[in-house]
Amino acid sequence: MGTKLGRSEILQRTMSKKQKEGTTLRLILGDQLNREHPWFNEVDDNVSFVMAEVRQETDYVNHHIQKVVGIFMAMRKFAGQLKKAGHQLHYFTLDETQPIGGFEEVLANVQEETGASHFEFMEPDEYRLDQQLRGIAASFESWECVSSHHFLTERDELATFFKGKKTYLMESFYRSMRKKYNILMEDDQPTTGKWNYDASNRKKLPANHRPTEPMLFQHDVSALVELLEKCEVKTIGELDPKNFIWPVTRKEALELFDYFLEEGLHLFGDFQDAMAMEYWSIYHSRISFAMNIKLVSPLEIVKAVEEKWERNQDSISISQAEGYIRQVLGWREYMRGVYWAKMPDYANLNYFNHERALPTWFWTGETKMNCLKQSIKQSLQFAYAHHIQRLMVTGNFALLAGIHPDEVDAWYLGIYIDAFEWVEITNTRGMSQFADGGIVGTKPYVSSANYMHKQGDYCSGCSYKKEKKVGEGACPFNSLYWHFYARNEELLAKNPRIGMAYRTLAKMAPEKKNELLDQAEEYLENIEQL
Ligand code: FAD
Ligand code: DLZ
Repeated sequence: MGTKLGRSEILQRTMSKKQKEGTTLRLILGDQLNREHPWFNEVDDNVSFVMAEVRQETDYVNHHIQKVVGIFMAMRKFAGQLKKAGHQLHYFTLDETQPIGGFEEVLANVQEETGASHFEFMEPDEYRLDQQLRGIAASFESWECVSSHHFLTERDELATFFKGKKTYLMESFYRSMRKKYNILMEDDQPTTGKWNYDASNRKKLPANHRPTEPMLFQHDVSALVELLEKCEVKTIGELDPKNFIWPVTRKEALELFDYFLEEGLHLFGDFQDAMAMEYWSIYHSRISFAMNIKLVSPLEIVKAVEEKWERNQDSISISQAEGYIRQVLGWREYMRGVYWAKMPDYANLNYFNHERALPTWFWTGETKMNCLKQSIKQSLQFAYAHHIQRLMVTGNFALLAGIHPDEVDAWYLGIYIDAFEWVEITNTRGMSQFADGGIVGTKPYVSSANYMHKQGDYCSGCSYKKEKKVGEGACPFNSLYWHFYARNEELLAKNPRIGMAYRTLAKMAPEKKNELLDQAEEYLENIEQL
């Protein structure tokens, strides 16, 4: 690394210096660790890669410590591989960039040092960085934004697919993806005659069933933890520095996924929506972090699942394989498409005009509601919760309680190791909070205690009583559920998918309805004490 310069000094010197012809700078972001990218096919002495640990990225939200450590560790390993392969690389650690600034200043520094005239970056996955990098690019003689060669669709492909439609139906997009990539297909039809096995993906874990143990890595990340402390980076969550459990290289990511294919896929679909106090990841693959930072590609994941199913149809039913493929080929690409179709406006949508602050116990898990306590505590412990915990426990509560979507987003974007805005905000503001008024989902995902009990064992260890709607010990989900529908009648009653709830509400005796609503009001007024 060269001499560190101040921001204005760097910019001035950069602009005045005659730029050296032919040198290219290529920026690799912390979630662009795609070793298969054509950039790395051959060593080119006229190309200098840049990677930087920067405060602008550690600070745009309050991240879980495992997320920051995981990304830095993966970046450093990736940088090591590039250097070993002979690529020129400028790697900046956080203590080196802290006195300099963010990407703008770091790149100006390298531009100054190398005299580079051409700048290239891969499509960032976040709108904020897309804007920033295009701005920075203008200080070079020429620049290019290239594909990250990771996703299975172009940024604008979903918007084109749904042109003119108000609602973007995931199922029709998913079917088009199955055809496009010829996954589980024969000619133009699904191999097994059926497109979607969602209905068989909703089993509860039987009482004495023990899922296979999750595969955990054991990295010593003490040096990174010390660095974050030294730089006074504010983080949330827990971490044993000698025992970081997530994959940080492509090799480890593939190892984790192979383990899932062997030990998890055969029951993935069955227990996809199950929740269990003792098991924090059940049969989920826990590949989202590795995939989102691009250590593995969605196509190789989808093909591996298809192939595993094809070869093991006696032990792996189609509902498991299709259930998994739908998440990656369908939902993941769909969410990215919605993000690029609707940003930046999407980040301000608040369909229900929710205003309430997130209860402080979301940051500690100290609540008497056992489902929330378990889901939040495990999120703080592992930086992970599976989909149903995110959607039907924390998300469900936030929606029923009318929490402002900005606060909900900040929580999800910070706490999960796999959280990047393109997939976090579409899932949170869209699928979970219905703040987009129905672009992603056709109806809000809300439930009373019934659902929690049907899908898991949280209610059995709870201070509240799942069957009680009002009075001492009544489960807050029960009254909040009706409060949500009652207060949003104008916005939701015409939705054909929720007719049943409004018919029930209409038939309810007025005293009973008032009792429920009063109970909900009382809980909302005392939300910090729940
Ligand atoms: P598995 O259950 O094993 O699923 C396999 C893969 O399918 C996942 O790794 C993921 O890549 C993909 N997938 C599954 N569901 C979705 C989905 N709804 N959208 C996109 N991809 C999906 N996922 C993230 O990657 N980052 C996030 O920040 C994120 N935030 C979420 C917030 C909320 C409120 C909700 C309801 C869901 C969110 N998800 C997010 C989607 C999903 O919960 C996670 O992808 C999943 O829990 C990751 O764990 P896994 O790898 O074990 O997934
Ligand atoms: C999440 C993250 C963090 C915490 N730190 C860095 C960093 O220091 N340097 C970097 O290049 N990327 C980091 N990232 C990932 C970026 O936030 C991510 O690239 C954007 O959110 C786009 O998805």
